[in-house]
Amino acid sequence: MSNETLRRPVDESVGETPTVYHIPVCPFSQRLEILLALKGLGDRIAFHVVDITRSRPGWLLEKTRGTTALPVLEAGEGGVLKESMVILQYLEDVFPEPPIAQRDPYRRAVENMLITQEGDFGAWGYRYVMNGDPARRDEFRQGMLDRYARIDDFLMQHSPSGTFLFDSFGLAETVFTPFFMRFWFLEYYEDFDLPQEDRYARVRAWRDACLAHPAAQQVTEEQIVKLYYDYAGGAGNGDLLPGRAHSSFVFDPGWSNRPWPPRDKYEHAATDEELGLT
Ligand SMILES: N[C@@H](CCC(=O)N[C@@H](CS)C(=O)NCC(=O)O)C(=O)O
Repeated sequence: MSNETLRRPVDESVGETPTVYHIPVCPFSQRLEILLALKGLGDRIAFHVVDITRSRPGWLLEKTRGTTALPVLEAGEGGVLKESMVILQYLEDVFPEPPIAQRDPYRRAVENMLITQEGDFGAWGYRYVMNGDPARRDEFRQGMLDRYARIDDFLMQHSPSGTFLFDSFGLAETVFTPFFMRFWFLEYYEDFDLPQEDRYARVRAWRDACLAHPAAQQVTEEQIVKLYYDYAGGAGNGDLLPGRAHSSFVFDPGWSNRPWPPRDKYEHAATDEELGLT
């Protein structure tokens, strides 16, 4: 998330301002930030940071009735909403102008068809980076390429010559861009990128336009690569890898003060010292 967001403390007193409880650098939270940026509403919602390396505080578990996944939105009237796609739609309904989702029923259906691919696309990329078996690298690489090819085919059908799915960066782009950014960890730790082939040309153009959009600049490649080191070792959600006392997701020391991690995750497991975490 933006540096400003990262500096915001966890605070129980939310008043009447709708508040998102989120984990910094979470792709599902970045979706919300992108939508609000597109609408020029960044200051209408408060973002409260939650540390993924610690147990959820009791007051937050009370709000969520025991579930731990974030983001959640505490709406002004006190109701708690979960699931980023649900929250996106809620924000789109509450703040309808400018529209980010398609309004025409057919166009909205096309947009939703693309969006239904996001779960499998994101999950595969995370499984790929967390893989610890060198013998399975090709399988994961091919699976990632197949998923990009499927999106390419969809875009060739519905938007063969445009940049985005429709006229401008919309809901599908809001949903996918955080994954395109997280998948910088695949470039770094798995040496993965889309081959320069026609089969991927349309999705490459879409991805590159998404990555460059001014409303989607809440995180950097350096931040992702450093924070997700532990995912590359197979430990997600702030869990600790063997021999380590600190997660790569800790707030202190800040990510910008740490060295770039070693790339070779199959040969070497970096220590806290090497990662600048002590
Ligand atoms: N389907 C959920 C996924 C949310 C999710 O997995 N969030 C992660 C952070 S990126 C999380 O909270 N992980 C910790 C946990 O589930 O306890 C959504 O779209 O909001």
